[in-house]
Amino acid sequence: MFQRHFHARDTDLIIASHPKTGTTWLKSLLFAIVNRFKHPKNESPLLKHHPHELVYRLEQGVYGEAFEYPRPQHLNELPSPRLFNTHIAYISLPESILSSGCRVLYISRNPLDTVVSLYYFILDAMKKILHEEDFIKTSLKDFFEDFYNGRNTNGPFFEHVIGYWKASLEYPDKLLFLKYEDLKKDPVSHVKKLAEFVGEPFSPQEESEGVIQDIIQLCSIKNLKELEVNKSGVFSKHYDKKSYFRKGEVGDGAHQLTPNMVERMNNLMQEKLEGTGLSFECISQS
Ligand code: PAP
Repeated sequence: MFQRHFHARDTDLIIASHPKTGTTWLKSLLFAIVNRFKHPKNESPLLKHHPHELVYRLEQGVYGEAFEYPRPQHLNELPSPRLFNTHIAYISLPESILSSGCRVLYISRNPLDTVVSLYYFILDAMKKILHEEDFIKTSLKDFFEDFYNGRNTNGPFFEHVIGYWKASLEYPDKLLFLKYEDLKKDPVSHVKKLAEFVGEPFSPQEESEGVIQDIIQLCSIKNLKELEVNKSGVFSKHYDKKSYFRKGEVGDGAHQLTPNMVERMNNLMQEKLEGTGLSFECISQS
């Protein structure tokens, strides 16, 4: 449906990601950056709306019918730049996204933190929809094996990441490739990079007034997690709004998985990424 019917505008900004790699964070940062002249900082819509209500998911919110997910009333009446997100693989993107002037921002994350984050998210959703007597808890071990073997709703993790990585090398003006860990390490330069990429660079005056730091603070997990709008309520019978904000740390995955799982994933990562020029810090259980 989305692949066939979506017509991208040249001004559209599309966040692409494998689930649980920083989508919600990037949604809030991007929204705050492109709308910074519209609202005084203490009246940001991010204080009243979950990031997923401000940046719509194309294959579910906009075109999906499976369950209620935030959706715009009239796609064509959304003001430019329209902000969307998608979890689909690069090769499955609609032609219209590839051929138009719209820009794509891809966020990636190390596989250990991604798999653990996805596990807890899905566990929460399963608990919500199944009666207690029907709920059989999938172990992290089994979940890890599926992820490791590429059995994943949005396709194998590494193929997802590599597809967008290669496209970002080929079309650097079209596709910006980001890593969750880099954003954590140096948010200021990444927020600047994001603003430049979408054609809204910060002026020297904004920089001296601390606008970048304000955006980082507004979008920090510490801040968003404590907002009433993100603490309570549901998107559907599956998903609590709060389940999009868990720990938000780098390295949590390695602490929750066994040394053997960590080693196998790190080896698989080296094998898959070899020759691509892409790497994620090999996180061990120190
Ligand atoms: P999605 O793809 O389903 O939208 P996504 O937002 O990518 O989910 O992933 C959620 C992860 O991002 C959670 O990580 P964790 O399970 O390891 O804790 C969540 O805590 C983290 N996250 C959400 N918001 C932020 C934020 N503002 N800053 C940093 N991390 C965040």
